[in-house]
Amino acid sequence: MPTHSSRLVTIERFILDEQSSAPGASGELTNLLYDVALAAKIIAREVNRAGLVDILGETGDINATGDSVKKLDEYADRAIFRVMDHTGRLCVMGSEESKEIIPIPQRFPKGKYVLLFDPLDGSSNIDSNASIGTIFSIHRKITDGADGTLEDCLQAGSRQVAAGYVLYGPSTILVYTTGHGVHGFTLDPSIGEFLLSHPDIRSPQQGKIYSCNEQSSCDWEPAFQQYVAWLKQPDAATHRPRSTRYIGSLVGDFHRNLLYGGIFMYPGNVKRPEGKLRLLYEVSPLSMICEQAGGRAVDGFGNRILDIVPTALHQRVPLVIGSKLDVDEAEAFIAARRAEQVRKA
Ligand code: AHM
Ligand code: MG
Repeated sequence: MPTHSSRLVTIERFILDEQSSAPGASGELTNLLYDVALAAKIIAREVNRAGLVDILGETGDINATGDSVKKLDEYADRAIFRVMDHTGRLCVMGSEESKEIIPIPQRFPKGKYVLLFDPLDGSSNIDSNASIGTIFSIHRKITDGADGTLEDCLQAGSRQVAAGYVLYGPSTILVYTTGHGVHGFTLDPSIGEFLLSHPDIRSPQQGKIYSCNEQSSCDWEPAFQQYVAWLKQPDAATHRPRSTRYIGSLVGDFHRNLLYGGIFMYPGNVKRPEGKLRLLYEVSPLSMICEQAGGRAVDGFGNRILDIVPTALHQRVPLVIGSKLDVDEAEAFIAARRAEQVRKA
């Protein structure tokens, strides 16, 4: 029998095989995931060209200025819309780039799925050639009528039927889950196919990495400050000190920690208690991936991310995500310090 490493499996073949093991599946989700893979290829091609455009003297859509970053965001947003709007698989979309929900144009048929996405996360990294990513989340329509509504978009993460991301790094990697494990595919640009490279990803239960933007730590609540200070103190029994790794590009930071083990934190601070990251477009889909790989994702206040019911499209939420034992440890440490502060007050 060939092993996974010797067998060439395209994403199409893999998704189809997954579908055939799901009784009663209509194939619509399968096709929707193909569409995501197509959009990923279109965006990857443009991301890979981004640094060359100025050298080659092209004008228009992309250049190497701050403006270009915005334009590549817009390009990715538009590419996803153009791949998705006419297929009859979706009833509504939502994008981090759009203030309101994105209806399916009236002339096209409507489907039973909702697609939420961050078209190009971490785009401030484009000019430095660091990794950036696309994040997506798929829900089933829950309201009556053909058109999707805001209510269809505002569902708890636990109701996602699929979620994933595309990381545009040295290679382009697509990672997704439909609730049956997490699988990763690497794009071979010479044949234009995503090939199975990371079957059934399991995140280590404990890691040596912590990731957060410590620049804002002076504005964090004291319990978080103390936790990060504690991570730096040597103690072999608790695997300290830990190493810090932070790109500032969520997909890249998340993907590294998923494979190597570790914890990523974006807590709230005095200026922005809800943190920076968006529940629907960034946090919920990554939390589904994380849990499916054996990790945990919480808000640092005793709530599992996937249980939070959103009340607004662009709602932000504090995030603590990563290896199970690391997140357990962080929660326990922070809760104990908070309790201590209450006692002292
Ligand atoms: P964006 O959606 O505007 O790209 O912002 C999200 C990004 C994430 O990729 C990353 O984790 C975070 O912002 C970094 O923020 P900071 O610069 O505050 O560390
Ligand atoms: Mg984003």
